[in-house]
Amino acid sequence: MVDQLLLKTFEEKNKLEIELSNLRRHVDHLHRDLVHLEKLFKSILIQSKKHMVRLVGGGFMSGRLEVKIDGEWGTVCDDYFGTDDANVVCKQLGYSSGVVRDQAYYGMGSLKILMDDVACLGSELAIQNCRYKREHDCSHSEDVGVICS
Ligand SMILES: [Ca+2]
Ligand SMILES: [Ca+2]
Repeated sequence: MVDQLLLKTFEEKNKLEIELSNLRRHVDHLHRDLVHLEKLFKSILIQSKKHMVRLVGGGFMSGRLEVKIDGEWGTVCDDYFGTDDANVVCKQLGYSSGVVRDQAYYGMGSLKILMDDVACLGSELAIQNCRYKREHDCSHSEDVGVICS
């Protein structure tokens, strides 16, 4: 009687261990899928951010900075615009770093001035994520330009 009970317990234990190992494998698969999805999501995010800035009127990797906010393109004022801000723009475009050109170096834009007093920390994935003012005290003679490298 006791032997039978022991055997049954033993069988139950084996069954549970098999279930547990199946479950572990399942979780491993889920984890791998999650990592994959995370990577995919990140690359989509980076791609979409890339299309929210452009450099106009310069060369291939330089020009007047134009940004998209709420579906609208516009220019950026040069007030307080520094290397950290240029770096964020260039990284957003897939380059490694940037240099600022102020006072409409690449010509005056004609779109709405959408950003003033931009203050990026440098770690933002997009300039739209940086601190800035929507209300500006600028004119297009202050349109900022960026040279990426
Ligand atoms: Ca200025
Ligand atoms: Ca200002």
